[in-house]
Amino acid sequence: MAARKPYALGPDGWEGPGLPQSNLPSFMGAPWIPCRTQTLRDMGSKAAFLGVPYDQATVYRWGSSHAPRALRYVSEMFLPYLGDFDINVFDEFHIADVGDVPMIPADAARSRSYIERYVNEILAADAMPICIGGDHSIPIPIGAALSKRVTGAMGYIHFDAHIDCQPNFAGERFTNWSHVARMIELPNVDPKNVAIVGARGALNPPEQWDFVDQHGIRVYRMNEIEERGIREVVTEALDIVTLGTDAFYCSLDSDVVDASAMPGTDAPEPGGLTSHEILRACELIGARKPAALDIVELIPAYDNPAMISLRLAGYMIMHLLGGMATGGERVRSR
Ligand SMILES: [Mn+2]
Repeated sequence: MAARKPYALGPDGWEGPGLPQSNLPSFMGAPWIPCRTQTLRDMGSKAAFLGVPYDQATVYRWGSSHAPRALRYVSEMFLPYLGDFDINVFDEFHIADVGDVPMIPADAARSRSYIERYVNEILAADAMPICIGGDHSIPIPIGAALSKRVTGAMGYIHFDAHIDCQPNFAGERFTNWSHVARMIELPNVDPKNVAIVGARGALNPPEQWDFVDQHGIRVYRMNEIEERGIREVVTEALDIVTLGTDAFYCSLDSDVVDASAMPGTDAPEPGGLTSHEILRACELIGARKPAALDIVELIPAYDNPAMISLRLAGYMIMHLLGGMATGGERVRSR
């Protein structure tokens, strides 16, 4: 099994990690390494946890810049053995924690350029970046990084209560409401390879639905998911983003989950996916092998004291990795 917690070495010579809550946290206790292509290659890493603490582009509540650190704290106690799939995710992926992208307050363009550069380092190592926001503007530089590395067409799947198709906000093009509009401007993203899953609620204005209609983007609203079931809808949405594409990018807005299981988010929305449904969705996504992944809009300050939102976000990553390693089928016994 790959080493965890390469610190905590005391004079008594015992090299065990101690309690989960002891010492410096990293994602699942993975080794911290620099965000460099060669270092990731040397480690054989196939997935890298990257904090993207950027929350300067939100149209509502700030605080998601605290999520990477909080998710490290919560995930520290997760065992690398994922019993639902009978795999050890460290053995499968050699997960690294590559730290956080440095953010420059009040300099959005420079911050975005750093996000793109850091993500590119991971992609160049043929590893999947697991980007933890941050607000929902971060797919703009992440998508740009992936777009440049993909030789052919690229798909985009976006789980969210909100369709985020606002072309601009009072002229500003890089808000957390605008990433879908920016994504389809990339030269290798055709709107017919874009799918949005989980739309609902009172924060999707008519002009954004006009945008969806105009560009032919497929949106799966919650009522359709209720009628058809999560497996069928997510499978079809994944068909859309993989049809004729060389790679796809998956962006998970935490608010796609019902507010009861995901209070720690920018805009909690009732009427959403259950925790079980999002985990099943993540397994199906993983089975199709996304080239890049993000989870955004987690705000620890609004989570409940048991940190259920952050815990679910950690499990979403685990189940996605489980789907990736096994093709999406959980074990039934053992
Ligand atoms: Mn949202």
